[in-house]
Amino acid sequence: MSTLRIATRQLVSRSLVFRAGVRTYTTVPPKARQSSTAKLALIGTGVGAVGGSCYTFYSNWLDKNAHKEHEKYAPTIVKDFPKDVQITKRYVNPKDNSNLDIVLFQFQTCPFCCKVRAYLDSVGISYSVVEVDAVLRQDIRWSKYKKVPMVLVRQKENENEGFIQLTDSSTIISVLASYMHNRKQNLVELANFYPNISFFDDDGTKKHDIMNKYFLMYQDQAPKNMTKEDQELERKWRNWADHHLVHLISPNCYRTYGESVETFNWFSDAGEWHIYFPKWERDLMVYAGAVAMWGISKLLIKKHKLTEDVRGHIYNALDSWTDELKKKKTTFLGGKQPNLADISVFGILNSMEGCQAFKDCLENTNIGEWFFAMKTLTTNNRGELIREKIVNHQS
Ligand SMILES: N[C@@H](CCC(=O)N[C@@H](CS)C(=O)NCC(=O)O)C(=O)O
Repeated sequence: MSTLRIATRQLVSRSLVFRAGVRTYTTVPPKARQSSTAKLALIGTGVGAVGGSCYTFYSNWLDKNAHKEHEKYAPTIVKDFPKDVQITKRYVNPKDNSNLDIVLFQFQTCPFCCKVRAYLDSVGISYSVVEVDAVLRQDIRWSKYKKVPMVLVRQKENENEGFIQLTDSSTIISVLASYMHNRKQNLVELANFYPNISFFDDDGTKKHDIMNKYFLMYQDQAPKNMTKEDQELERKWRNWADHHLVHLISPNCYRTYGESVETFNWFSDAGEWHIYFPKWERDLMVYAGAVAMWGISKLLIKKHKLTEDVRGHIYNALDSWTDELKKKKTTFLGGKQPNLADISVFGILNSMEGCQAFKDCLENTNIGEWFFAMKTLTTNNRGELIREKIVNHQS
């Protein structure tokens, strides 16, 4: 999705430049235009050079601790809910006993966002949704972290203390699941067990991650029916979902131009783009997005060291997962109820449910039985959908 956003943003900015170009051409006579173009080029180069140097200086100044290894900082507290952020819908579950106020910033069909929703829905927690515009992203402009999913959460009894900003799908799930295990805990204290860290990898590149993100903070009170081995297995498959399965989604959903268009049409339906965008913008997103992602998926094949047989890779991955389920001899990896690995794998696959790739997976693997059991469970436990604001752009 990130690559798509960049590609779409370039496309949109190109279309703005084109429009600006048209306006200039129609109002300035040709001669004046030639000399003003040269002047503009000179000014542009000067401004670019000065701007570039300032930017480099500013970034170095901001990143003055970059030489330090293993920086570590706690999740951010957001005192007041950011202004002008539009909540588009809420899922309200009368049986929710979490005592939490949760706002999820998301793209509807992003696999990481689908994971977080799969968790919230399966546990039956109420939450509000901010559907972030993947191109302009105004609704997360207030945040330093620029990706989705992102959650603002507070305990209802501590509402004056502000919201904790949780980032990264697996961290969000681990913090919330640790809290749900024992709701007497203070959420800020819990979140502090998952600090953001930065470090340098072997190539000297600065990397960011979140500590403990696959660990639940049971504080010596692990669930009675969960052995240490069960916990390890859950961590192993959550890790696999984030580091292997998720990388197979784009290469499969955008495998050919036709499949890419089909995928974007499905995004449009699932993301209810007809509510948020006029037809010309939807068409632009579908066809431009399809071309861009078709190309990008070829790069992702190289990046993740896959072969052209991307279907083969995803079938193998799903076979490994169903083999593990077979060993357990239970409906879910977690037993009669899903654990967090079930939820992660389901969320990721759910993000491609409308694609040809998923139909092929249903035909060529045994994933269907487990997938539809997960789907029934999450749908039944989810709160009632309440729309907050519908601006209908149908045209
Ligand atoms: N590790 C993160 C990955 C999140 C992520 O990459 N989200 C994509 C959307 S699918 C995004 O927001 N990309 C925007 C960007 O990279 O600027 C997670 O698990 O939440």
